[in-house]
Amino acid sequence: MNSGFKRNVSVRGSEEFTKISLSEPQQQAAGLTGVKEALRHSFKEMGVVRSMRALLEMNQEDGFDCPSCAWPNPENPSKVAEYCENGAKALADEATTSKIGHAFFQKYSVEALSGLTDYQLNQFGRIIEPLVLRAGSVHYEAISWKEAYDLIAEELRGLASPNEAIFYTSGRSSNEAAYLYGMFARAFGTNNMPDCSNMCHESSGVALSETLGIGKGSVKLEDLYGAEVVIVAGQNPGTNHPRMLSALEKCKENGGKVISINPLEETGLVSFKNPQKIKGFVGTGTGIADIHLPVRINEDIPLVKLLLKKLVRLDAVDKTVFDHEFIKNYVSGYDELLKDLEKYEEADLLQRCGVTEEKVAATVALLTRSTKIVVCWAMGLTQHKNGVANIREFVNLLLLKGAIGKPHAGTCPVRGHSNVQGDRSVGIMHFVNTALNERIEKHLGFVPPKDEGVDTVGAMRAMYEEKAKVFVCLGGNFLMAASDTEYTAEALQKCKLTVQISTKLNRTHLVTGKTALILPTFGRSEKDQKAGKLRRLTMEDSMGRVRQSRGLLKPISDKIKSEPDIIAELAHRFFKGTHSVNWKAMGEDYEKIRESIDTVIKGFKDTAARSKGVGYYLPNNVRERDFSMLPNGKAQLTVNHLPNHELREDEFMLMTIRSHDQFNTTIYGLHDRYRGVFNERRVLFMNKTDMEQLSLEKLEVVDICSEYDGVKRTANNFKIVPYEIPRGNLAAYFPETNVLIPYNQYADKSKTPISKSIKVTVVKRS
Ligand SMILES: Nc1nc2c(c(=O)[nH]1)N[C@H]1C(S)=C(S)[C@@H](COP(=O)(O)OP(=O)(O)OC[C@H]3O[C@@H](n4cnc5c(=O)[nH]c(N)nc54)[C@H](O)[C@@H]3O)O[C@H]1N2
Ligand SMILES: Nc1nc2c(c(=O)[nH]1)N[C@H]1C(S)=C(S)[C@@H](COP(=O)(O)OP(=O)(O)OC[C@H]3O[C@@H](n4cnc5c(=O)[nH]c(N)nc54)[C@H](O)[C@@H]3O)O[C@H]1N2
Ligand code: SF4
Ligand SMILES: [Mo]
Repeated sequence: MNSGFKRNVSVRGSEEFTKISLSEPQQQAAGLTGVKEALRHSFKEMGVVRSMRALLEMNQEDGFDCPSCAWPNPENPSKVAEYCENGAKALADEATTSKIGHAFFQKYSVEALSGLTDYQLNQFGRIIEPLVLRAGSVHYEAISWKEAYDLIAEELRGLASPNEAIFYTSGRSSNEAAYLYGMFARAFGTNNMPDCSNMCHESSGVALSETLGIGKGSVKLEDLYGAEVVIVAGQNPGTNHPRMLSALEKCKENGGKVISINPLEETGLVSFKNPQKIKGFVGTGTGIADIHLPVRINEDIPLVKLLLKKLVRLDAVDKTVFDHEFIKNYVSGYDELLKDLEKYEEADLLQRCGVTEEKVAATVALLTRSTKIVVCWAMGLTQHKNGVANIREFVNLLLLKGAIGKPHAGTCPVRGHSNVQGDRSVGIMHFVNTALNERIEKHLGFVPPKDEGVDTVGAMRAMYEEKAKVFVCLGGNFLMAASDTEYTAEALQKCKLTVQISTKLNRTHLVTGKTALILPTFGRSEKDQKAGKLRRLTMEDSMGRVRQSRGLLKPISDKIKSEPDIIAELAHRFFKGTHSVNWKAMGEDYEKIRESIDTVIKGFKDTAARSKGVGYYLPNNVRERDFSMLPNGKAQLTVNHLPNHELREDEFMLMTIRSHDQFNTTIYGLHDRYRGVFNERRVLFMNKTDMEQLSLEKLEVVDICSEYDGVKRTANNFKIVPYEIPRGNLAAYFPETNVLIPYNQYADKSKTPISKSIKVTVVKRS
């Protein structure tokens, strides 16, 4: 019955233009406009009283953790305004008073809703009750929690193998929820645990594990304050980690210098007015980047190699440029690296990276005399075919300078989602960790699966090839976040059941398996109470500190449940109360989850007590200069090859980036204030000379096309925006451009989709 039924849903939604206007890109980030923008969003979505109450508790010691990015809080938060414009927007978006339930879906079919834009879908507000889209139907309807759990349990039981189920996690979850979820997947029998990290910092994790023995960064917030040089490579902190600018400002006040490596001169790095300081409202602001290196897209390796070659030459003279004592004691691979560097001509490297000789010389001068160096990076380095190599090359620089494992120096992969790092720490991973498996067997009393599971691209493929039939998501918007949107849509539609544990409506709720469930859950800001007791959760920030969070707002509905509640109840019902783990008890009392985490997860200890207040740091071997887990017991210098693009004559290199008004696939608004674009997302940033060569006018309409393995993919309807970007390079926003990225184009080793270096052509629309 209904086996041939396929819903007529739109995968892309409306591709119509809105009403664009352009201005010059803004010179300064934050300041008074930032504050006004934040409050405008909050008041509109939440009302004045709810907004002020919530904003005052965000990132405070006994408040809740900002649901947006993973930037850490300072140890001594100011008592007011410990947030930024985009944190406030994230809060307003989550704590909105708009809501939808079964009546809304009775009125609007998934087919009708799918014709809207992602921006419009998000605006409907919070989902307030569990909903089911039954096979053969195009309308979600209400379902009881009990029936929803039973439906999932029954589908899971009916699978031929546990590997026919996939459990995806987005990084907004808590340690407690992620731990339960990961352990349930293992108890069920699969390591199919893709997570948003696979599309994000997986390249960092792989590169750092190989070279330094831990897949996380090594610096603490205070390290930035006292660094002599902070390199910010492939990251746009003004938009994506705004409070990082306060840390960079402090670094500069202490005499430090900031180097930005980015094809774009991003606003926050040009100048910043700290809204938390009086002078931020009225003064001229702090110029952040002392040197901006406008590298061509994915030419960071040639640039770093050039810097290294020049430093090697200087070091040959007096042996003080590199830290030879550190290299001798802690580092392996020095001779091989130096030998490899000899292969390259400086002139070639310079030409490839596209940076001027003067700027390279200024950078070398700064690096020569500095020993306390921090490298910060984000998606501009990770989302390339050679994403892992990019990061290893920057690690080479740090190791040669001895800028690892000492104060004010080290690695700083700036994490995206507020708890993406914690999710991984507590066991969300598709690969097998033997030591963890042993502890699970010992303490939880079951044998976890020993085969590697699927990551994000593996999940897309498994569903597409009908090897996986049930897809459960703890948050996120898989369809729009993953590459190759049309392929991913087909993959999802082949599933028997797709389940979304979510706060707000997105396209993954509309392009679904035969049966689909939405299980609505609390946002971070909402009060989680059980039997009159207020419950707290924990998160781990980008610098490895675990801290408690408790919501304070009245939940949007009394029919929604916390993430741990949902997972614990599902596990309890699936095992019919007969499993070695007492899932029900953990769902009821989060202290029991924390106790279990403390026993099973290495590094967590006395979490209940130590996560209070400013929280506690998880162990980090790099901080101790302990490389005993690596070959020869040493940190590894690596030989990395130059990227090989093989662009056709008519092809450009496209990077897909975030606007100032979005959080990943959640679109808050249609502006990108800092880049001077208003009321339109379908824009393509292009160099003026390239525009002239293609005879393209400002705001002319084009399609963007990619061709890999003979398959053409097109993103329709983009308006050309002339922009200061290297020639041959283009930029456009994600997720609209994900249709261009083939499912099988990803980074070596980390399998992160190549979201920042897509080969494309630009075709005028007739
Ligand atoms: N407000 C807001 N905050 C966010 C998010 C959000 O969407 N909105 N998302 C969160 C998440 S999950 C993440 S992962 C982070 C993402 O944070 P970012 O990585 O800062 O985000 P992107 O917009 O992808 O920006 C990538 C930057 O890298 C540059 N870049 C692109 N290609 C290259 C290259 O080849 N080399 C170099 N050197 N630079 C390059 C781009 O010009 C851009 O400035 O932010 C987190 N915080
Ligand atoms: N082309 C291109 N693609 C990219 C990227 C890129 O730079 N370019 N970036 C990649 C990166 S870095 C990432 S991290 C991924 C992001 O991938 P995801 O994490 O899958 O996507 P999000 O947009 O963050 O997920 C938003 C949805 O999460 C749900 N949600 C929000 N808060 C909560 C909560 O507290 N609990 C639960 N259960 N649900 C919640 C809401 O329903 C919301 O619609 O996208 C990747 N995709
Ligand atoms: S920097 Fe990130 S975590 Fe901090 S307030 Fe802003 S969005 Fe939230
Ligand atoms: Mo991310």
